[in-house]
Amino acid sequence: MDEIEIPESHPRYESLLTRHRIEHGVDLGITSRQGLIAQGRGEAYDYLLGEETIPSADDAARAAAAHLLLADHAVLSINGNVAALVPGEMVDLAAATGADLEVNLFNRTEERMQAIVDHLREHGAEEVKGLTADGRIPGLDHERAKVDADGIGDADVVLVPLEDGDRAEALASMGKTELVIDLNPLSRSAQSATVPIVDNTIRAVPNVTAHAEDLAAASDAALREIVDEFDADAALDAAEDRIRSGGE
Ligand code: PTJ
Repeated sequence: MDEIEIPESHPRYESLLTRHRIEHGVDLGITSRQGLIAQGRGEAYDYLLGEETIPSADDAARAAAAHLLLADHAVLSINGNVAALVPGEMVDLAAATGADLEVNLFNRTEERMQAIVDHLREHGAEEVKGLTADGRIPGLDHERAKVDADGIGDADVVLVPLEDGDRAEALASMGKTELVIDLNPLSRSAQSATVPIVDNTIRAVPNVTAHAEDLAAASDAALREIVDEFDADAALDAAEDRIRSGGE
């Protein structure tokens, strides 16, 4: 039961669906209670952004798709909020880009790791990494540092939707190309990203997939041009301007 019984035309449809999925995630033991607080914070920014994908976030989604397609080894990182909000959509993005899926938690427990792996499999995932935990992100305490050596440990490009700032910074300082989805353009995650997508994860993930499908036949040179043209600081400034001006 990850859907709700209200028509898609309802003006609050997306917001209600998001809340419902997060609540359901807590009930299933997938999302942490802190995840509810994180969601509330995100919603406030989304409200100020006009609850829509702004043009700079769409450009960022296209640049993220190009990075994923160019990567030697791309990994999509999944936490308790992402698993609740967009499980099938993350599976679709992995399929469109050839990326791996890895569960990577801020508040790691073996029960929640397994519940999320099972949830992703129910949504069509085949291989899900994260349980081996034989690699470490330098600079973080033990539990928060755990990754799979042949997953995030080995990746050159990592997509981290809705990440805690410490871990986003630590991943970026490992020299990885970091693609971040975060509704707060001032967060350390967004600030440390190679590509910050300032948008709601529920809109951004299918949008990156749509761009990846659109770019599937593009040459490496064309993909590189998209990557090179993207300006992270300009994208962050555009999002902050939208929040401060309310779109005026
Ligand atoms: O499942 P775990 O244990 O890995 O924990 C996940 C959370 C999200 C609880 C953990 O990483 C955390 O505490 O994160 P923070 O520090 O609260 O940061 C979350 C960031 O995501 C904030 O900047 C929010 O504005 C943003 N955010 C919240 N909901 C969304 C979002 N960004 C995009 N889409 C959302 N739906």
